[in-house]
Order: sequence, then structure tokens, then C-alpha cells
Amino acid sequence: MSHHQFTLRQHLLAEQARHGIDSDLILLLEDIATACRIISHRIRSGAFANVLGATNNTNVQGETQKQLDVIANDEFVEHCRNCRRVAALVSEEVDEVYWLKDKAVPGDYIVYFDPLDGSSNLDVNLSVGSIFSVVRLPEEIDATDDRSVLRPGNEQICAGYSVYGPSTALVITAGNGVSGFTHHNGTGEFRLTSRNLTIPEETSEFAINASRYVLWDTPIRRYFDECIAGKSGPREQGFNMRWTASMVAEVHRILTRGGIFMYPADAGNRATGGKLRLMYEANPMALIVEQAGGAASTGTERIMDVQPTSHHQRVPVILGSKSEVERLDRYHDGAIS
Ligand code: AHM
Ligand code: MG
Repeated sequence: MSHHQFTLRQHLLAEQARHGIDSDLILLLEDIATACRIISHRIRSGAFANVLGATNNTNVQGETQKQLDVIANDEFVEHCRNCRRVAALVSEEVDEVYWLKDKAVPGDYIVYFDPLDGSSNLDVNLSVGSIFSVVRLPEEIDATDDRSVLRPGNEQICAGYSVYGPSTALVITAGNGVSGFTHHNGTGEFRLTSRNLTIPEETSEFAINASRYVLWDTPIRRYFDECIAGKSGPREQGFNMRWTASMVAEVHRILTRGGIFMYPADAGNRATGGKLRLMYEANPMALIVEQAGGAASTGTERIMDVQPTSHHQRVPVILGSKSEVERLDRYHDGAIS
């Protein structure tokens, strides 16, 4: 097998030899990869297995759950509980923290996940994904108190996502760069297809839901206006725009060819803090993007330094190529350029 086709396990063992990552983390990542493989299979057979469409339930966010949201959540829960180190799970689809231990000791993990992100894309056959984040507890915590899981992103030791697109990809970081794997249909393995994914510092592609223009604050409007003004505008540069309504697909594109993604707080979502959730959407993507040389900001603060106050907390998200994220930080600062 060529170097480029390391399996996930071979890659993680090589990382362990180089950087000393925990054996339990390797087992956990393999279990998460299994959950992603099963979710991918369930999505791909969706129309035949009668799993497309909504349930009668709403989740804690007040959103109607799709059948596949529930299936994906169950797969994550089932596979994450194999790892003896996991003390608690926090899922987008579950209101409460799911405690697996009565007493969590130093070295135990908390796993945060969005089992199926972008699920509004399911019924129209566009890319969706799963996102996850792992925090290692530095101290013993009270497993009767849900506030114990409110850890900032800078405590993450690992993060990743799987994107269910034309192929199924798995992207992970354990704090030593970002690696990309592609699901190989014949063997069922995830094989290493991209080492050291790196986001170019400069870009001319941006992603934002522009239908919210009238709701945006001045810094976002200014940035957008300057981009669409193109070569004859103040930046004297042409830009391309994308919006897939699936954050995983947007981040995957940015890791592949650069770009910036924005879901800012605006007049329509400010009361809830923004759209995207801090602990299982923004933080894992922020770690991946920073590890790939990019930046991730709320506009006023590094995402990974935000101290969570509730486990389904939302946050403004601006991430991708460093020079553009920094430009938006300056616009939020009130600085001229
Ligand atoms: P979800 O977790 O309910 O799927 O919501 C998150 C998704 C992101 O993937 C995407 O960036 C965003 O919501 C799209 O929102 P909008 O429909 O407002 O464009
Ligand atoms: Mg989501």
C-alpha cells in the first residue's frame, strides 16, 4: 500500500509514534469513524430505506427533526460509549447532557457532536455532514452538574467532521495538523488522501447567506459590498460567492481551495446569539481551520476563547483564510481598513 493510502488506524498509530496521542483517543476516533460510515450508508440508501423526511418531534433548538437526524444521533451515541474514557456526550439533538460516568476523572473525555449538520439538504440530495469535538478533562468534575461540560474550545484535543458528498470524507485534527481521509467503498476503510491540509492565506471566494443582507450589521455589509463591487470597488479585486447551507461542505471547500465562511449575528438571530452552535459546530471547525493555518473569529473574539455559558449556546462565526478573517475583525473593531 502506498504511503498516501494509509488507513485511518495506520495514520493514527503513526501520529501516536510522532506526537504521543492517547491510545483511547485512537479507539474513540475509530468508533466515530464507524458511526460516520454507517450514517453515510444510511443517507445513501435513504430513499430505499424510507428514512428521508421529518419526524413528528422537535429538538431542543425548536427545529423539526428529520428521521436521519435521529438515526445519526443514535449511531454517535452507540459508538462513543465503547470508549472507556468518555464521561459525557453533548449532542445537538439531545437537550440534556448524556452522562456515561458517575464520576469523571482527569484524562476522561467529553465528546460534543452534531450528528447530521445541514440536514435541510437531505431531501434535495445535497451534501450534509457530521461534526465532533473532544475535550480531555484536566480535573475531576461533578457528573451531576451539566455545567461541568461548559469548556472553551481551547481545551479541545481533537476535532473532526465527515462530509457525505459525492464521496464520503473524514477530516480530523488531533492538534498536529489536519488530515483528510476518503471512504473506500470496496474495503470500507477510510484511507488517507490529504496530509497537512492548509488554507491559503489569501482568497477571493466568500460564503454567506446573502438573503439576510437587510439584517446584517455594518461591518458585514461593508465586507460584502466591497466583495461584490469587484475590480472597480475599493478592493480592486473580483470575488466569487458560494452558499451551500451546509457548514461542513463550506469548510471542506475552504480546506481544499481557500475562502471565507460567515454566519454572523444579525438583527434576526441576535436574541439567540447567532445561528451556529458554539460547542459542537463552531469550536470543532475553529480548531480544524486554525490547525490548517486559517483563523476563526466571532468578529470580536477568537471563537475558541469564548467561555460557554450553556451547552446549546450559539455564536457568530467567521472562519477561513486568515487575511480575510483578520480584515473582518478590523471592520468590527471600527478600524478603517
Ligand atoms: P443545522 O444544524 O440545523 O443543520 O443548522 C446548521 C446549518 C449549517 O450547516 C449552515 O451553515 C446553516 O445552518 C445554513 O443556514 P441557512 O439555512 O440560514 O442558510
Ligand atoms: Mg448543525
